[in-house]
Amino acid sequence: MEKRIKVTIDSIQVRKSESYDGWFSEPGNSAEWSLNITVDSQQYNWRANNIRDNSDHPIGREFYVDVNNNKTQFVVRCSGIEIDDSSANDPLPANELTLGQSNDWGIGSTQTLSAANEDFNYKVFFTVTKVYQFDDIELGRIRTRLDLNEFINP
Ligand SMILES: [Ca+2]
Ligand SMILES: [Ca+2]
Ligand SMILES: [Ca+2]
Repeated sequence: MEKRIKVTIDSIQVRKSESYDGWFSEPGNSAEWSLNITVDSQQYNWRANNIRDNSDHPIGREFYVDVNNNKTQFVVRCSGIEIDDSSANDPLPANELTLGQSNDWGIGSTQTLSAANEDFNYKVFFTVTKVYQFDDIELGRIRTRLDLNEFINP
């Protein structure tokens, strides 16, 4: 059994974008985020300035992962930094979720990656859909067809 899975990063919801109220805190009321979202081994970097508390950010980035009997799970991760000019960058809290054959890859429902610490709080919403699926017999037929085509058009 072989399947192609599509993971769509729908949006990022920022509840707390930084801490702004202390002596050594971020000045102003917005922050500079560089968030890495990794699906299997493919990475997307979301880099955005002027990120405020309680803000939603549509993403719409799609990833494709091929799975089969030898690859029965993969991981979706989020991690990153909040960028500062006058001090070291601040690490954003990270999280990860394993999608697998055992729960049908989370297909059909919205998945959430949540991460929070005392300075930051955000969620990454994504959906998983099945693009196609074929069994060994169909796979054999496709291979035969491809081979025949190469024979006709070398
Ligand atoms: Ca900061
Ligand atoms: Ca900053
Ligand atoms: Ca800092």
